[in-house]
Amino acid sequence: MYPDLDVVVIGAGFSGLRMLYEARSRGLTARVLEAASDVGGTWYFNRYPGARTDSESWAYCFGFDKRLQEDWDWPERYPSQPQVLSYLRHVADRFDLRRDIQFDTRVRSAVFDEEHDVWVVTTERGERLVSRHLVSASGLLSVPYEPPFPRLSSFRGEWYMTARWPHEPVDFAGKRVAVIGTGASGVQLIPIVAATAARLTVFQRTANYILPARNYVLHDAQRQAIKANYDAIWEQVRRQAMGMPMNPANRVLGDVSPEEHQRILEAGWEEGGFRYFLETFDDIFVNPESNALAAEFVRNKIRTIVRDPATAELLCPKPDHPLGAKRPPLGHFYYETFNRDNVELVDVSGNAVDDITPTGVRLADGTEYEADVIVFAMGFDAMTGSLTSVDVRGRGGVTIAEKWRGGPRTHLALTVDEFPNFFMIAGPQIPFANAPVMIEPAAEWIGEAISYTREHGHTRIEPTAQAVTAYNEQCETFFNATVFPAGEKIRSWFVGANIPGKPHGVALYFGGYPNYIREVRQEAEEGFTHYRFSAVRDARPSVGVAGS
Ligand code: N01
Repeated sequence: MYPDLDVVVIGAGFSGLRMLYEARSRGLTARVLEAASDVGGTWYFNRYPGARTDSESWAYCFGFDKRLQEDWDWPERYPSQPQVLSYLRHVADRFDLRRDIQFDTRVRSAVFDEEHDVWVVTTERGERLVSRHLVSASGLLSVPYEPPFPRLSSFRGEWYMTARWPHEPVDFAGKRVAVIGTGASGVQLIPIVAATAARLTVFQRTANYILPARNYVLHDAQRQAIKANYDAIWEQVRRQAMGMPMNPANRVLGDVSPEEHQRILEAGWEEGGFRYFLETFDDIFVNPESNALAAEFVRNKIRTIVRDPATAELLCPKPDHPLGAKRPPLGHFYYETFNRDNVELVDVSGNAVDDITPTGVRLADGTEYEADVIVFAMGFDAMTGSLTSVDVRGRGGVTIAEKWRGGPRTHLALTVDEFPNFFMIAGPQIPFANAPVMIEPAAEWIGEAISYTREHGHTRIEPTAQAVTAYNEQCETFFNATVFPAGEKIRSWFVGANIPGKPHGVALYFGGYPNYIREVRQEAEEGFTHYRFSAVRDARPSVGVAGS
């Protein structure tokens, strides 16, 4: 069996588009399989009202092509979902990527054939593709957590999931709306729904720290300055721990007086977004004292903003919840929304949502809340779900779900032992960082690894088990040096704890983006020393059925 293609890529979001560009520029034949009817990935599906990035637009984009940077204008500090989707469509068209993307095609299985060193990929449409390499670009937060309520189908009203929002507009005007979930998605949606709904009931299980986004429209001079400074912006991003266009604070809590603490936190709060914790004190995630101070500052802000003291206390995260232990969402007048007469907050931390009835939401104690519309903003089977939900089999028929039954284990978030010729972009154990800037070096590294394999006459590349173990240990060490382990008890997706029954394991690299990039570059530049290579006899090149 000979391969038809050099590379099959699953997914046409940021990762898949960038990987296709990389493959083409290396002369590889590639085909992208995409379940949706257009490019966009996350930004195709998560089209709920209020959806926008939490990263600043000037770094939430690709950096590989100067002309692309020059001809794209970002209208706001945080681009909205339609704006990001337009950008990705523009990228697809500008680089003529669509001719190698097959839409409306969901992958059913991908099985490694050990005799021929190829991946046999089957789709739900019944096609079969044979490829030397397989790249998963299927997203880190792409498989939604389905509402687990047995009687949901009995509900007589409308219901929606934020992560599978319909293309048609949803009208909340004059309706009683229930929202379950107050993570980043719910937090963005809630103020928009509140503006028109007759009544909005928000069901909150865990209060999180919602930082003010402070979005603004970019005026002409700002947009021109961004374009003129892309090199400097990218330089800054490469040095920043989370791949953000920000500078380190260059101070820790102990460097300044208690009076200064409040002034610095106030300035960070006013700047808005992740600048609150990235530009105030550099030890917020590693020093419990620094973290507690920044956390209490947010609680006090909530108490100042929310007029009803009981509601304010419910919105305050508990003292055993460090800031950042669950990914902090950015709010657009989120806390202010609870001052509206038509909005009610229901605490379900000790009185769970038990089921959905024909007329609304029922809690464990039997209380019922009537609703015309229910929105589920309940999160994702993060980091691993997009792979474990597909039948992906490596050597010896081992599935990726079996491989990760104790939690995800990877080498550099790019490869997995026992899964030869298999690569991931934005896979588990990627740095906790701004997604597009992680995607670029991953796509480049994968391109280099494939080229290296071919140029040395090999047909197989696979990381050693020792390298995977070492990287996993590193991920655990970094994680344990932070305040994030406390998130396990409060169901953080950082460790897989948000999905009942899911194996827990450190799903992100907390060693900082610059360290990660250093490791990735070193691996490539030293000739992939943590990898084993081999070749099948009579290995012909792919025949290239792709459009390119
Ligand atoms: O999901 P989440 P998300 N009963 O897991 C609640 C990225 N993102 O889609 O906290 C009641 O954060 C759950 O409660 P609890 C971003 O990285 C980015 O909002 O488990 N409630 C929680 O409140 C983000 O972190 C952007 O107690 C239940 C909510 O559902 C990640 O995606 C925008 C429940 C889930 O929150 C995920 O965000 C959106 C139950 N049975 C998302 N089960 C931007 O960049 C779950 N919940 C802007």
